[in-house]
Amino acid sequence: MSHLISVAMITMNEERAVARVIEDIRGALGSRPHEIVIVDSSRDATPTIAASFGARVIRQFPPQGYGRAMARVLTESVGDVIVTLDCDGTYPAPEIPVLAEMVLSGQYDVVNASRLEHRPASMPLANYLANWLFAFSAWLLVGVKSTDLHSGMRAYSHRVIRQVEVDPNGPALPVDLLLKPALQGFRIHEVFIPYGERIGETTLQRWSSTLWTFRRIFRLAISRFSPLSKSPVSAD
Ligand SMILES: Nc1nc2c(ncn2[C@@H]2O[C@H](COP(=O)(O)OP(=O)(O)O)[C@@H](O)[C@H]2O)c(=O)[nH]1
Ligand SMILES: [Mg+2]
Repeated sequence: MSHLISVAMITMNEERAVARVIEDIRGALGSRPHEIVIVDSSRDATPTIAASFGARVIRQFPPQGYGRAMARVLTESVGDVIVTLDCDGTYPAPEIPVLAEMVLSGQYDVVNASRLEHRPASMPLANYLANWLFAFSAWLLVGVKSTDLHSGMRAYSHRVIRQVEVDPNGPALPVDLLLKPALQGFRIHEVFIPYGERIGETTLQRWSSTLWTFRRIFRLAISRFSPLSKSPVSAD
């Protein structure tokens, strides 16, 4: 039986990138059964372009933030595996079937595509150092080894999305989406990918994202020691 792959993206004003990103996804997946699901909060032509290229577009307007958009697109996706990426040309579409297969084969429940084997030329030094500090803190406090808590490119099994509850309010949701499945005993794996130059402007708000990253890590660190929590596992 052929599995369905959902490619899930959230978009805010990505009209310069969206057509190319969707074409790259289709090129990478070829004849494999797939759906492209987008939660869109744009003021520009992004949703019209995305729909004309065959994506299923769900409007979330006015924008409710990265977390709420990402939580919505994950629950709307019906595939056996759900692969996320930003709609800005930074993540390598050819990796989508590779990541998806690692989950579909039953080997892993979440595959995290880390951008941080080396510092990508497209990532400012401050962001690179912050990402290492986040990763170190998560290892120290939560017991999960990862090099990139903020990657937007991941493959999740449908089961993980159904069973893991995350807090969609506030930035830095990718932190919960990686650490929570690990704490619940799901099998996490990490691979390195190249990270390209963005088309258009970033929406990242550095300070609130940093604050929320630590907030999420500390919350999980505390929950580890509550009597009901399970023992943590490491990404390998
Ligand atoms: N629907 C929706 N998408 C968003 C929102 N904020 C950011 N995005 C999208 O989320 C993805 C990641 O944001 P991006 O600006 O690339 O952040 P960066 O990768 O950290 O620089 C992009 O595809 C954005 O268009 C939002 O509030 N709503
Ligand atoms: Mg991006």
